[in-house]
Amino acid sequence: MSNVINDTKIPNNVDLSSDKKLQRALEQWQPSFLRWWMEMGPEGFQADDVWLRTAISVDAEGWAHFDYVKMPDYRWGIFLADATPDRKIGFGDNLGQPVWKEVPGEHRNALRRLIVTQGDTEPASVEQQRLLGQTCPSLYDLRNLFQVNVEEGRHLWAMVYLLHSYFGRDGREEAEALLQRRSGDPDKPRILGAFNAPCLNWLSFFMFTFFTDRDGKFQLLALAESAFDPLSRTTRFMLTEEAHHMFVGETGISRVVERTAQLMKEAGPSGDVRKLGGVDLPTVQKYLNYWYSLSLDLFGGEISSNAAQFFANGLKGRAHEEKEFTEHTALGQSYAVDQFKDGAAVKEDVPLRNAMNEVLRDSYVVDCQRGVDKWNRVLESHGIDFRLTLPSRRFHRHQGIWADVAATPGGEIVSREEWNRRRHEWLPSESDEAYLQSLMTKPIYEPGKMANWIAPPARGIKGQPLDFQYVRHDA
Ligand code: BYC
Repeated sequence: MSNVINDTKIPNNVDLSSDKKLQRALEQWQPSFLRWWMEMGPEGFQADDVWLRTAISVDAEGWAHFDYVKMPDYRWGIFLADATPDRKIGFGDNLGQPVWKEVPGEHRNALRRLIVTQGDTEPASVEQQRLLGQTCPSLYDLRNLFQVNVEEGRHLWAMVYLLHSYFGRDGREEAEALLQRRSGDPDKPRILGAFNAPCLNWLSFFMFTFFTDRDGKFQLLALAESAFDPLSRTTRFMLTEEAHHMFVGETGISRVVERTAQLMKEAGPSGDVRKLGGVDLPTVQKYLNYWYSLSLDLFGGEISSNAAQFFANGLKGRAHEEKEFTEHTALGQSYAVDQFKDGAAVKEDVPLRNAMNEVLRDSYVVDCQRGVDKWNRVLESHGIDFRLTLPSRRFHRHQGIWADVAATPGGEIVSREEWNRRRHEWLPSESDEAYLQSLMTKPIYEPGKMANWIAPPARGIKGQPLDFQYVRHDA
């Protein structure tokens, strides 16, 4: 295992002190990061002690250390998974050649763009979630929110390390710009669509961590295959942290569904849980439709020459390239992709390399379905017939071939006028949003207590009881 240096300003396992120039550059970026964190990080909790895990090494056993820490004092560090000895490029035109320790000149721009796009999502999500603490359903959930937030901050560090180390002056400028853009700001928005959407209630937060963080998982898996070894090693370690974020989303929705099922029984024949202060299942479905469709967009166009180039050049592979595929050049093969022609959907074969975004999206859809099945098992266990479903991938899209097509969640193509008229049958309306926010006006700071609209989790964090003081907040 690589040594971890924890007593410097920037914890790291990359032997930062041996490169004084790089160390100085990152130490200069650090105060800008902290200023950004104080301005755009969780509002109202920066002085609290939060029971957080901090990455202190990269081995499977001991990488996470749990303790109380004030968020601005969190030890954001730089951790790369250990190098695989003699690692070879696993796909594309350079298959079988040694991986790169430096950035080849001809791939510099493309790699920088991928790293900047990945990096931009990390602070964006913190910005989107910055007010949620003020309406937390429990101290347990408050702590999970902050855990997610500080780790997204660390993932920003991970990308900034690559920019500073391997991209010279351009990289340093990009690292500055990552702190300048703002989620939802029309003048300086974040790069990808979903990261400019407001996330103002906890149902959105759980959907975001389930669906949008899961895009993160698949993009990181694809980048972990990269021939640029430092990117591969960085993203491999990020995936370890990402797993908890998706757990927060999956169990969060499960707990909402569980509580709703209980309230439906209490409500009697009307089944009207809104009267009892619960989140009704049609509203859960609308938020699912919204965050899932925005997250599908994050995979880019179905047919993409960018994606083909990334694959050909070894910059970005497929998830689990070695385990799941037997052929790794993707040449002379095709992939059936939906096309929209003469007002109808038709499947057409396109060269596999050009369909790489769709290949990744397909794996993502299967993974999402697993979570939805779990939520439906909760409903089934209560004898409730309602089932949550993933909408068609044609529905509510802003990227790719479906971007200008009006389709229902069932995938039926309708006129734009009909779509607009029926929009709020499928997507949250202002009144749905207002209803959720009305449920979540009062934060719950009492240890062990839960808001009425959500069931408690099965267990606490890392062996702690549910009524543990996960955040010491002086209300
Ligand atoms: N919004 O060839 P196309 C995470 C742009 S999440 C706006 O179809 P390409 C996390 C695209 O950039 C994971 N623009 O797509 C989760 C291109 O622009 P240019 C983040 C979009 O290039 C939760 C144009 O449309 N990581 O980690 O094959 C919390 C045509 O592009 C969108 C990555 O995304 C969109 N949704 O692929 C915290 C990995 N989609 O070049 C963190 C790095 C596409 O014409 N990024 N465009 O100006 C990539 O691999 C690729 O850039 C994309 C797009 C998959 C995003």
